[in-house]
Amino acid sequence: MESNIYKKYKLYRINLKNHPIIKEDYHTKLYYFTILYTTLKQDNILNCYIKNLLDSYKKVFGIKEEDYNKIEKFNIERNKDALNKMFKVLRKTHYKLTKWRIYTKNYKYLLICELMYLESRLDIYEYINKSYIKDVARDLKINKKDLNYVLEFFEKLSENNFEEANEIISKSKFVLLNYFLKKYKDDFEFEKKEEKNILVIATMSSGKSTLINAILGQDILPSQNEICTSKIITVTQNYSLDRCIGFAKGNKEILHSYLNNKILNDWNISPEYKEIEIEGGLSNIGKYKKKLKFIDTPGTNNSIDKNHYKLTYGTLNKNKFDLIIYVLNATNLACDDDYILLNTVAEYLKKNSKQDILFVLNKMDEIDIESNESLQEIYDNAMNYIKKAGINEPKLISISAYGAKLFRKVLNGDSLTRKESIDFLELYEMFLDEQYNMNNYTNVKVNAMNNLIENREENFVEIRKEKISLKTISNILKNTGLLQLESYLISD
Ligand SMILES: Nc1nc2c(ncn2[C@@H]2O[C@H](COP(=O)(O)OP(=O)(O)OP(=O)(O)O)[C@@H](O)[C@H]2O)c(=O)[nH]1
Ligand SMILES: [Mg+2]
Repeated sequence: MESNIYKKYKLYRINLKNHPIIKEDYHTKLYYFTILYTTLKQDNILNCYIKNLLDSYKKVFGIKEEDYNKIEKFNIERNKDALNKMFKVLRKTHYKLTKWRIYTKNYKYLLICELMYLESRLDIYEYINKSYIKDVARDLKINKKDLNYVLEFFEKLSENNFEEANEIISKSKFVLLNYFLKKYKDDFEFEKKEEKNILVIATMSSGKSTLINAILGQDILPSQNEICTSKIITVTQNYSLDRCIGFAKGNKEILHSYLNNKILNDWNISPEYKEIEIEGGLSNIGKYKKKLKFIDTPGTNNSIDKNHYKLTYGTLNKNKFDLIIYVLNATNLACDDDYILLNTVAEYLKKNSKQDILFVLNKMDEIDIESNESLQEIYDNAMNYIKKAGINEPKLISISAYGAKLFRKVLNGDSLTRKESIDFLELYEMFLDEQYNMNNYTNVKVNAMNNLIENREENFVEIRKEKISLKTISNILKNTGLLQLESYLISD
């Protein structure tokens, strides 16, 4: 049976950036948000889970802090006039005349639908008797017949009956309800997708979390030198999401509908939680037919917390994985701790001969080719090292996870810290140079790589006063080796 927490979590699976109201002016957005918030609050539906989701609406709609503070204190009885004014704005029908027909659009049906969506815990027929739905429908001047249409639409959605849902909203005044139709369709597709489980293992600080962040195209997993992964974190790619959502379980349960690095790190270090699951993803491979599920693990050689070793080995032995990614640190190859891990994995592979495994030689950007170090030598050493552990015909890909992550962040319009900006410029110059093309240091043949290169218009960003072309970043991302790795992930 579906757990309670999972039901709430599913509510967060909505692409807020597609919300139709986003295109409106600030006041329309503010009124819409105010009515949602105050209605739910008035009827005691505003529990912490829904409030958390509304906080994401606030962020995506761009509701100002001072307005939000007012909404929180809003007294419906004392502010009847103000509220009436908001209802009036929202129930207005907008007309758009084109050459062929008149389009109408009205937020009132969307608002009613959204209220039902946010509550989502009721049997569909219970809504009709809920006084707050009736009240809001009255204030929005929605007649009984139209209210029934919206209810019926919502009912069809809950049954995944998209054809009939689509029919109900075929009238032009319901056009905005397509937002919910798309949400339910996306969800249905997502749930149906077969999973591809990928275990990512390595010794500490080899770049496991950085690699997953690069694939996600955002800085979400804790990946700093001081902060290491201390629990098993599952990351599922969900292309239809505009942000990351997630939950943590253990002695306590917690959900979040707009995760960032800081929140995830709090969960990561809190003894209250044992497991973390997150979902999101921006990069192209999210469109792949399978659902990629990465399992980020703690480095196996933490001298302070021996539990990390047990956690990672336990995971390896307890579960089945479609693929294991073993990350090697090019700057610290074959150290004692890695030797222990590699030999354990070699033992595991002997017992599980069909297990697919990919070795990833990371931090190749740190190799200084001008001071007698050659990338080819490092690559050969890594290959011999793996073979010596008794692993036959290992597949090895060279990458710079950090370079790829920074490139993706810039492409996604994220801001960089001071240190990241400095590193970015260095890495940008490095990967412009064909000598640093990581695709030359691999024995894995892929063919889909070129499909993964994003087609960018010629646009520029400024980084530390330097004008950088997004088109060029998109092209040299290939040289970091990440696309090679991603192509492998989506090949069957
Ligand atoms: N130069 C360079 N630095 C990298 C690269 N990948 C990761 N790093 C850095 O290495 C440090 C550790 O990276 P993480 O991603 O946290 O490593 P991890 O394997 O997840 O570490 P644990 O969770 O502690 O086991 C961070 O400071 C990263 O920025 C890379 O490709 N190049
Ligand atoms: Mg980590």
